[in-house]
Amino acid sequence: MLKVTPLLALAAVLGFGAAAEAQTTLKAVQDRGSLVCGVNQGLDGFGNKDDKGQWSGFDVDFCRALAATLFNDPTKVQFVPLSAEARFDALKSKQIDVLSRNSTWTMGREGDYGVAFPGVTYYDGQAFLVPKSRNVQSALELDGSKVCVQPGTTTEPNFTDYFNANHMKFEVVHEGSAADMIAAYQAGQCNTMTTDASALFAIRQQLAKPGDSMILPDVISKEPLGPVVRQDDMQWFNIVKWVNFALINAEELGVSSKTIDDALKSQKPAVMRLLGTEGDFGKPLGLSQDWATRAIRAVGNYAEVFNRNVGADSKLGIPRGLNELWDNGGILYAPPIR
Ligand SMILES: N[C@@H](CCC(=O)N[C@@H](CS)C(=O)NCC(=O)O)C(=O)O
Repeated sequence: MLKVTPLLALAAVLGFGAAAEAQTTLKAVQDRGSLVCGVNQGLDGFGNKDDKGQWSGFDVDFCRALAATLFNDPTKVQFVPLSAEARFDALKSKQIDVLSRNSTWTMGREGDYGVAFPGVTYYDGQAFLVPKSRNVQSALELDGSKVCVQPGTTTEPNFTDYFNANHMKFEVVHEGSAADMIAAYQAGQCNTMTTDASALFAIRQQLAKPGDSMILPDVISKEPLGPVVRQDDMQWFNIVKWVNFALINAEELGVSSKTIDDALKSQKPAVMRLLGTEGDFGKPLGLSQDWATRAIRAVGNYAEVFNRNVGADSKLGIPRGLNELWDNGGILYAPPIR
């Protein structure tokens, strides 16, 4: 029988205590002085680096919002570009603090990789891009297609399920990046491309002749995209979760990067709680009282982030659709700060 002496027990408790302290993601990030964020290796609108080394995109701005919350400085973030296949291992092995790379929340991922999705930043769905010359109007006419797809994604099992369920034959053409998929499609190695509809908007724009291809209207899956963290740190999970909710609540309350100075004088209780002029909701999470104010000032509210990167004010021009607020015809619904 195993004997646990009081001294050993004490050492174990102290040891575990010290280990738990050292493992706090917030502390590690604060000690380092910057956030390490895993992002896309190259997808317009979501995560992309330009010739000058400047990162931009919807997921990139989420990293900046987090950095602003933590450091009051959205530039205190290092971006790590990751392929679909590499992303969850990078998170598990602590190469990154958080993954913000058009990743679909599924039960299997939380089970298999020991990761957790603190929320949804973008409600998406899978679609198909085809040359107009194929003369198809619906995904049900895609029998016999050569389909370009990226491994390590939800995309491949979704589309094979769909083709099998509808008794359609297909050939899979694997490509390791969006750039490779575009090259293969333009070289005629595949005559169908499939991924999240948002990514197809971005990819279509990068084709030499965007007008020669179309996105079919069928949406064959649910792709709730959001940031991802490890399962071992509830505090960090909650920080990431509430930064997302803060940007959504800010839009709902009419607080934006342009109106924030006026909003700080507001007497509306919900605005005051969001901005920390009343109450201190950041404290239990290890954050400052103005944690949300910092994020909103740095990147704007949800609408500003969406419109700038993928929506009306961007090259992609994706309609808000499901990503409208719940009181405006969409399904974006953030729990209240109170
Ligand atoms: N949301 C899906 C798909 C994510 C994904 O990797 N999409 C591709 C679409 S082309 C992408 O972002 N590729 C960019 C790259 O890695 O070069 C998932 O989480 O599995």
